[in-house]
Amino acid sequence: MAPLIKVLNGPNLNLLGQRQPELYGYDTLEDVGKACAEAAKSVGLRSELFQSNHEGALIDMVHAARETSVGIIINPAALTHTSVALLDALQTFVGPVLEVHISNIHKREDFRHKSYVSLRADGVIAGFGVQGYALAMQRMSILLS
Ligand code: CA2
Repeated sequence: MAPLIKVLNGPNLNLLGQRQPELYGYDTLEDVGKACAEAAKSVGLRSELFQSNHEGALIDMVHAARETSVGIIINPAALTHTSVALLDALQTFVGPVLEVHISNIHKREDFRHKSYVSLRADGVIAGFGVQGYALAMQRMSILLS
C-alpha cells in the first residue's frame, strides 16, 4: 500500500464552501479530500482527511500519525495562532509537516500573522485557496523522495 499522508484540518473548516466564500472559496471540505486523494495518487502516496473543532482531537490524531503516516499536511485554522499544545504534538512527529492556509494570513489581521505551527513546519502555503492542499501534496512527494 502507498505511504499515508494525514491531512489535518482545524476548527470551523467543516463549514468550508458554506460560509464566507469571499475568504475561503466555494469548495467544500469533501472537495478538498477528493483533491488531496487525487494529488496523492498522482505522486504514489495516499491521503486521509481529518477535521475537528477540538484541539485535543487534533493532537490525538497527530500522535496516531506517528504510527501510521509518513507526512502531515495541516491547516490548523485558528489554532495556528494560539496552540502551543498542537505545536508540541507536531514536534514529536518524525517526517515532513507542511502547513496550509487557504487565505493569505499575512494580508489579514495582525493576530493571524503569527503561527506557532510554523516553528515546526517544513514549508508553508498561504493564499492559494484550496489549491494549496494539492500543491502541498506535490511538495510532500519531493520531501519524501
Ligand atoms: O486561511 C486559512 O486557511 C485559515 O487557517 C482559516 C482559519 C483562520 O482562523 C486562519 O487564520 C486562516 C479559519 C477557518 C474557518 O473556516 C471557515 C470556513 C468557512 C466558513 C467559515 C469558516
